[in-house]
Formats: sequence, structure tokens, C-alpha cells
Amino acid sequence: MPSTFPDHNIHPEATGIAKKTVDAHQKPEELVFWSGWFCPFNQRVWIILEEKGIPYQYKEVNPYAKEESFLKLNPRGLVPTIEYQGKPLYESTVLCEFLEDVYLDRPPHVLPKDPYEKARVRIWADHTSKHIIPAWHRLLQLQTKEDQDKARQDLYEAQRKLAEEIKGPYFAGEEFGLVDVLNVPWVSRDHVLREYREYKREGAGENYARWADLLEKRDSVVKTTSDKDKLMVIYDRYLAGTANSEVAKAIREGKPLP
Ligand SMILES: N[C@@H](CCC(=O)N[C@@H](CS)C(=O)NCC(=O)O)C(=O)O
Repeated sequence: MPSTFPDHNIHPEATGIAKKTVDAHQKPEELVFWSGWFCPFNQRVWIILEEKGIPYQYKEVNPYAKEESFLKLNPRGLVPTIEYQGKPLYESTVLCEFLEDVYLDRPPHVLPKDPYEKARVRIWADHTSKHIIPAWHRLLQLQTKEDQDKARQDLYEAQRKLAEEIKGPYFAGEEFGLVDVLNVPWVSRDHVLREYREYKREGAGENYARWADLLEKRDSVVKTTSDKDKLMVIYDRYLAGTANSEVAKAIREGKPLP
């Protein structure tokens, strides 16, 4: 398949086990998943689709191309995007909650029923978006040792705070849920930080490390993960500080993530 990515080295589609998952979801369904195989935000939604066994049609899209037809679905031009019964929706956290609402009868229940517990989950989902993910990307991208040391400490602190709230084994208790889903794509990619940024899970404490080890083994995570070498082509550019995605630009400019 010819690549439509601006950088022709970036693989145009999922590989390995994830490719099998893609192939199993080609049939038209009322839910269309516009996906970028490499994207951690995207993987959040993919994990929920797989966890709940929701019928969906997988369509690979290159969000960097900003094609008119895609911008009509998502004016922000980002993956993940879905079409449900012909109507578009986007933003990974919103999509996770949407899928829970629509497919409430299908376990796992990613949000607790109890209003207090549900609110508590949302606080830590917010903490993930505001503190963990930005620090993770700063550590990945920033170039000086001083900046990296600071980002690593920020990341450890943010992950440690979250880990103090884990009920166990999953964040909200027995069931795999929203806070787990929102974090696991970055857990399964933290080999990049371990290899190139002196990061280790234990740096955020034993509780965090135990939780992270458990999350990455989840079937839905394995089934939505492509081959490491293909992913590294993308991460090499982030590590070198030359990536040009919306996320990369936001980190460089010290702005909030898109
Ligand atoms: N806040 C968005 C972020 C999604 C996002 O940044 N997706 C990236 C891929 S990982 C994208 O589509 N990038 C296209 C671009 O940077 O132009 C979400 O949570 O869904």
C-alpha cells in the first residue's frame, strides 16, 4: 500500500497482532472507527471497542494529511474520530465515556455506577490529561538534560499521586476502567522512555510499577499494539526534537496538548 504520510518512512498501517485485529473489523457497521494505528490517544478508544466486544468497522486515516473529507468529520483533524449511526464524534476521553453510555450492557463497566466513585474516577482522568500525559511528552521531546530531569521528576510525581489512589488491582477496583484505559497506551510505550530517557516505572513507586505491569498485559492492549520497530520510526523523531505533530508543537511551545 503506498504511504500517504508526509514522511514516507512511517508505516501506513497497523502491523503484527494489531493488523490481525484490523483485518477482523473490515465489515460495515453502525460504528466506524477512524483510526491512526500509531496513536496513543487513539488506542484508548480501540481498547474500549475491543474490551466491550463492540461491532465496529476499522478505517485507517492519516491525520497529518488533513484531508477535507476527514476535517468534515473532525474539524480538529485528529484521530481518534468515530462515526456512530452516521454522526461524527471525537476526543478520546469523550469517546471513551460515549462508548460506555451506549454500550452500558457490555462489560467491563469503565465508569463506576456510584456517583461519588464516578466523580473520583473523573478527577483522576483529569489528572491524567493535565499532568501525566504532558509530562510524559515533555520527557520524550525536550532536549537538554536539565529539561529532561525536570520532566522526569514531574512525571514521577504525577504518576505517584495517581498510584496512591489505586484501589486495586485496577484503578477503581476489580474492573478494568476509565483511568486504566486513559493511561495504558503510554504505559505500553514507556519502553521508549526507559531506553532513551532514564525513566523507570519504580521511579513512580512500587504501587505504580505493579499497576503498570498489570495493565500492559491486558488482552485488549496486546491486540491493539503494532510492531515496535514501526513505532520507533515515529518516536525517533520525537526523541530528536524534530517531530511536527500538533502534540510535538504544543510541547515545544509550552502550550496545552491538543
Ligand atoms: N486530544 C486529542 C488528541 C488526539 C491527537 O493528538 N491525535 C494525534 C495522533 S497521536 C493526531 O491526530 N495528530 C495529527 C496532527 O498532529 O496533525 C484526543 O484525546 O483525542
